[in-house]
Amino acid sequence: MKKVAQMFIVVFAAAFALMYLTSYLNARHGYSGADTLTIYNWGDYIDPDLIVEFERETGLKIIYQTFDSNEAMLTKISHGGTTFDVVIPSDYAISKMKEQGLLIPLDHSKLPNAKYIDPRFLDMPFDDENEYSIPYFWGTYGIIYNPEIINDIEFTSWNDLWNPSLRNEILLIDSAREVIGLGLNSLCYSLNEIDIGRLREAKQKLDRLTPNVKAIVGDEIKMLLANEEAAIGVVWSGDASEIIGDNDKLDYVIPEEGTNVWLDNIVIPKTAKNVEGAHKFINFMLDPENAARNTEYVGYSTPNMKALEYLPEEITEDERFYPGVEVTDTLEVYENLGKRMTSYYNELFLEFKMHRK
Ligand code: SPD
Repeated sequence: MKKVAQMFIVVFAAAFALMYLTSYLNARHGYSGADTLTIYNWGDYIDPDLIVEFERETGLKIIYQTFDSNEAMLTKISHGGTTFDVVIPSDYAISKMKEQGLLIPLDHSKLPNAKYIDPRFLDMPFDDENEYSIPYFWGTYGIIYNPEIINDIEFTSWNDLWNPSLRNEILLIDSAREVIGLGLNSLCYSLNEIDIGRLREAKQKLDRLTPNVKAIVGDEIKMLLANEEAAIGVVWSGDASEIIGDNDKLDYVIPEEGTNVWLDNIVIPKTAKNVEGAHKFINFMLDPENAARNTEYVGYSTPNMKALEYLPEEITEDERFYPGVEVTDTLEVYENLGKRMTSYYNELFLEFKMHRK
């Protein structure tokens, strides 16, 4: 009898462990099904209340995972073994995903709220006719600075970052395309440069920026700048807007040589298990009131024209974060530079990081 009881305990414990392991792996790898929806998004990039509301409205359970760069997201998805239902990559990453056959076309009949998207953000070269993607947030990349710490320096150019008085005052985002891009832009080269000589020149120039660089960081850049742990950050405009919301002594500028105008978009990857739920989620996020709430929470700029009506004018009329078409038309969108060039950008960025050590 004792033996039977022992066996029963062993079998029960094994079944429990298996159940726990399965649910852990499911959450980790994004396995989903008809009653769940697995979302893979940038960190700090959604109002959590909207997730709760969507779950309540649809009865679906959301499994939510985050990434901190397009490269990390692409590596994870292209290696397989994930079944994310919804992903939010940027422009050039969408072109790569299309190329690798990682996306399924959207069913626009299930996305009536897509009509609210500003046409300026539709039919972009990375996804003509929006066959696979719908805009989520957009913005620029520029310099946020605290005039009280860096008295007298007026930021207008990328080259102002090299001012010797800014020793150990700059925070950079840990992202290859952005950092190499600022080196290229400071030399008035294209952000989509593929000339090796020019790219090396940009990297050498970035090496000379090293004494001024305090750290290369992720989402914590917002907290560090708002708390005045550094005077300057080279950041996405949405982060700048959030930081300035916390500390209005800071200011944000788009450097005169130009910069990147980017667009993050919602897509459905090929391995999705709940395509119906994914469409419901996309349409829910496109609802103007939901998009406005998300915009207020996240701090980035919405491409949803109708949502703008629900937002305070102090947000929508701030040209630092909602520059007009006359400005955005002069800025560059990242192009998919192909596998070899992408690796080269990553290599240069790694060399730059090593140079700092
Ligand atoms: N914390 C959210 C960050 C989202 C940034 N997306 C911008 C990508 C530009 N290539």
